[in-house]
Amino acid sequence: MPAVVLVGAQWGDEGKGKATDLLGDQVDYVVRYQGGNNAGHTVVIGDQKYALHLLPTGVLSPNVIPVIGNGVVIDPGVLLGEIDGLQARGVSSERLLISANAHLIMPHHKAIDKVTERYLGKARIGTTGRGIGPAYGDKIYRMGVRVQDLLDPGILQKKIEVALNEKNQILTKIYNRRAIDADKVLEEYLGYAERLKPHIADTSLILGKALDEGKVVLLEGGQGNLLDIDHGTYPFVTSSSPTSGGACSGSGIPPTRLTRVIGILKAYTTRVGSGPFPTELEDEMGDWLRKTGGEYGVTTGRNRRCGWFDAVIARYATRINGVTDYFLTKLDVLSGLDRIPVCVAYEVDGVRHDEIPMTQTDFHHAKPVYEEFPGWKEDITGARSFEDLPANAQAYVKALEEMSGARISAIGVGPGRTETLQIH
Ligand code: 2SA
Ligand code: GDP
Ligand code: MG
Repeated sequence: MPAVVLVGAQWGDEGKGKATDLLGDQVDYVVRYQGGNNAGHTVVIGDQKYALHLLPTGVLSPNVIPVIGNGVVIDPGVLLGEIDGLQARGVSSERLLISANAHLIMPHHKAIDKVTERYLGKARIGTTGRGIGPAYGDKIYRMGVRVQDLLDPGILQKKIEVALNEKNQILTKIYNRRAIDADKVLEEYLGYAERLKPHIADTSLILGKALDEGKVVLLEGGQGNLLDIDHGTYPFVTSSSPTSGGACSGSGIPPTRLTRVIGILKAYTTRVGSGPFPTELEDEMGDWLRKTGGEYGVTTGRNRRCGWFDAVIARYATRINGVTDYFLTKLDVLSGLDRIPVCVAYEVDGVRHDEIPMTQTDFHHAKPVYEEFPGWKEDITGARSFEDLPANAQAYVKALEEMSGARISAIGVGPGRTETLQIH
């Protein structure tokens, strides 16, 4: 029975939170498989708005079991803060399962993330400063601290001491920062252990059994295709694998179990942080998209960079992730425009590219080749079927579908749960 993956098709913030929530009543488990509290997933239910960072969106659906998979990096203080914040609003996280194999973000990861960004100056990545890169770095370097280490104080102490022996040298000698006290960190993390213990589980085993029993598992990606450590715009990427391949390694669910890969695709493009962005609009039009679309970071509050839809990127996302169908979001934001340009290819030094150029140097120099589509003036937030959309909006969606190479099965016309059209 099915495991469904939901991935961001651009640079994140496509509306994955809303899309996951929409599927909430059809699934039994919602699993985060990568990233950490760099993510910001927004869900609007009636007049309530929730911004989730570490908790899977499924926490908002009482019949769903939310799971933090092994591929996630967890800042335990932030996780408990999020659990308490939701509890105060009447949302229980009691069902939450946390993989014993997930890695922990430690105080030195956050310190190093912030200080290295400062030292990079203009060349900075534009990270969220949450310690994500350094935590994944230590995981790969095999000196990470895992959730299961919280269950063994002796091991936890040793791991913290070994890590800080090295990291304090880096912080004090290279970056002129204060050393971090190992005893204090141990005390802090043992406190977290007490509260997190009941949630720690062998999540890969639980999910495998659930699939055997015919349960439906939704794997909720964070960030997006072009922020993938392997397939994104390296080095301007996050340090994990948001793509559908990462859903398997980050959850322990094998590829043969995946039955559907839903790509979330915004009707225009945004990016937060540094790096190439061919269709970026650094003018009033970009400001208009930011304001109209509310394009501000859910985690950091930063302005998101905005630009037109890029079909080359969408085609790339279809290929890398094996997208079976797309949820097209924020179509309502484009209402009122006379004409809507769509990037159909790039030009690099006079040569046309129909695919993402092989090298970052070329991608940095890629100039969009635009095709223009007529806009529509009507407010479409009340549309509930494809036929309710104005003819020009229908034509825009059809064109995007054709260029992206996968079926569009749902369209978002507003942030709310009901502001969606399903296409069968
Ligand atoms: P990091 O912190 O190491 O993961 O940063 C590396 C790059 O990844 C980008 N990144 C994101 N891009 C879009 N949305 C994200 N989540 C937040 C949101 C972002 C925010 O939902 O709005 O609040 O600023 C996210 N998380 C990481 C990041 O900008 C770097 O380019
Ligand atoms: P995520 O990281 O992919 O979950 O996306 P974010 O939550 O960071 O950003 C998406 C934003 O768009 C949120 O504020 C959502 O409430 C909002 N949103 C999602 N779908 C739609 C839509 O179809 N129309 C409009 N106007 N807003 C939407
Ligand atoms: Mg987001």
